[in-house]
Amino acid sequence: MTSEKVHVEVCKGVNGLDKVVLREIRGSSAEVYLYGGHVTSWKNDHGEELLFISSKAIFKPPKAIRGGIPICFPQFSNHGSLEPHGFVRNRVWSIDSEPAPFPLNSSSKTFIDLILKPSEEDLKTWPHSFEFRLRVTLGPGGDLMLISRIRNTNTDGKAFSFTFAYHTYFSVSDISEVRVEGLETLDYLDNLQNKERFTEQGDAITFESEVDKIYLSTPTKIAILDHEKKRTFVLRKDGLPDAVVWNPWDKKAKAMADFGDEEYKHMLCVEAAAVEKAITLKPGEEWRGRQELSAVPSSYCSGQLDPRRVLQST
Ligand code: TA6
Repeated sequence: MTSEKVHVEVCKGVNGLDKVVLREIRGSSAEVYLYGGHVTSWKNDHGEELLFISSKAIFKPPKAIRGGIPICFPQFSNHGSLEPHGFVRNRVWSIDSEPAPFPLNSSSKTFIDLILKPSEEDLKTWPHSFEFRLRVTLGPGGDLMLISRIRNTNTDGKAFSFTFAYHTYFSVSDISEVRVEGLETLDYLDNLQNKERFTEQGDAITFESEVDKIYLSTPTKIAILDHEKKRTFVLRKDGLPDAVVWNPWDKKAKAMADFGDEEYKHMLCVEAAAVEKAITLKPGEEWRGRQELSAVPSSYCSGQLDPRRVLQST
């Protein structure tokens, strides 16, 4: 394999849609579709897929791809008058040939910069000019990092406000065996009860029915433990105070055309988000939202991965 091939390759994906494949020398990889600026695959150095993609996912505009990491902007879910989750997840992004200099130097060579600006049509539904720069980086150890930089480029002096989420679909062995650590005792808005506010109990979160909760002001680190696979996902985030946890369970699964009836058993969405307090940018201002995912192969019982220690470690 040539060194160039190792790192970044632009090629055709499903239905001839353009995608970028990122590869790391030790074998991990990731795939990003220009359609939606959408990460659709993240594999560890054993070639195991870490993200869930529905077998019924539709890779055809204007439908958003079901699975991977859809980006919700400028509106999370139905928190506003736009279409659910905003519109950038069903727009075609471009490769950013002149990426703005990056504040922090990343050791990894394996990254791609994408950019999206609103079309004339978009400006009719959301009358704001912006530049959305997305950098997707695959770290030497296989960690996957997404950094969004959104700049207000309005020339009419107007500020704009938005909500945001990295709507990540994690692949899990069996949802009833999964625990989420780091959200205990936090307040959340329950989307299944008119966004009413509740306080979570003190133990790890487990799953036995549909869940659709927005946890408020969470720690910057959350752990998702998959006992059967002896794997823990650690989600680190900056600039994204909230976290959404979603599993449609059986009924909603059957109601979604682009989702298999039994697939709810093998996925969990844990989404780094900014929902409770909208972010406001004046012209010229820029916001940054970072999410870093790592998959730690370990067994909970071996004590190697005491989630409390993981969440306390840097
Ligand atoms: O993030 C959770 C959520 O907002 C749920 O309410 C559910 O609608 C899910 O997103 C999927 O939304 P989508 O528009 O992709 O079908």
